[in-house]
Amino acid sequence: MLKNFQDVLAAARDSHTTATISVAAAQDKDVLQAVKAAQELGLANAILVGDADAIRPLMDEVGLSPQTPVVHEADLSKAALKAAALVKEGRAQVLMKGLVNSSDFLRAVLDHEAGLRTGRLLSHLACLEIPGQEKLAFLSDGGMNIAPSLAEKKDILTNALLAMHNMGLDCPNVAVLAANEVVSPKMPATVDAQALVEINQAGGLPCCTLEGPIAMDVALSREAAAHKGIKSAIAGAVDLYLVPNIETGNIVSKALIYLAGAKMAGIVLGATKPVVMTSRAESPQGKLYSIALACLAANKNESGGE
Ligand code: COD
Repeated sequence: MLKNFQDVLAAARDSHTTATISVAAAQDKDVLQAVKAAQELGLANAILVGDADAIRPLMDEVGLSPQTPVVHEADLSKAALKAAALVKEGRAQVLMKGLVNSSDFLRAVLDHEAGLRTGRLLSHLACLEIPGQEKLAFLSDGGMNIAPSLAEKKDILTNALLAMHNMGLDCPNVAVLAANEVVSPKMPATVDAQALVEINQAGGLPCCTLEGPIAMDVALSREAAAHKGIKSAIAGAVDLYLVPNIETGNIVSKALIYLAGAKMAGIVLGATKPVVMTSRAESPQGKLYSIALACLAANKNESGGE
């Protein structure tokens, strides 16, 4: 079981495979520090795509080998497309977001020519190490799908569960989050949650113990569940939180990072190759953890085939 990011780093190192990362808009010190740490750990090499005049001095500053290939493209969206194309051509096995905004980066991932589409829904999976918690928490989708339909929520769950299975979590506990446990048409998240429980009962999802609708207090605390008189097999032991929309996921993750000192890694699932997508404000350490998570995914080929 992966209890924390040290376990993720160790598992990625133990796989003894070195991936090449194609970095989109690599002119960012934190990204280059993460790439350097990944090289030193033997996890990955890199091709840096972006503004070469800005990248080279930063490489010197962080002590990244001058042998690391740099592909010049000053325009941010074009750099994202070029970085994706390198992965598509097989010159790199992992795509990583640098100093480009998430939407432009994701448009490159989805580009019909250069991109890494599979025909499956692509979704973002966040992995959080939260101080005081005994295991990693996974959350989806706070990074890509804005207001997922029921069918998209099923795909988001499938992507996350397959990835977690490949990380050694065989049958994760899943909370389909809502504001409370009562199903009401006035709160569509509760209706979808009930439908997802039925889909899972009918065998429509990869192995998991899924409950919903479930409020965050019950998901986090066995005592809260007992107090509210709710019978739950997963209260206080949730592995994966499915959020109803992107705002919820984004806000929860950022609150955990800034208020609780959580560390976060982020990857996009469902593409032909693993994709590292963290916030531009994420620390070099968070970016390194994301690379390690993506390398694990790459080695296990979990993100899906062509
Ligand atoms: N998976 C597979 N295909 C997709 C997906 C997906 N998740 N999203 C869109 N597509 C396909 C559509 O089927 C269509 O063929 C094409 O892409 C364009 O679809 P649009 O018009 O909905 O796409 P865009 O380009 O307007 O938006 C797609 C984004 C992923 C860029 C958009 O959804 C977005 O900006 N998401 C939020 C990113 C973000 O800001 N994250 C928060 C910060 S971390």
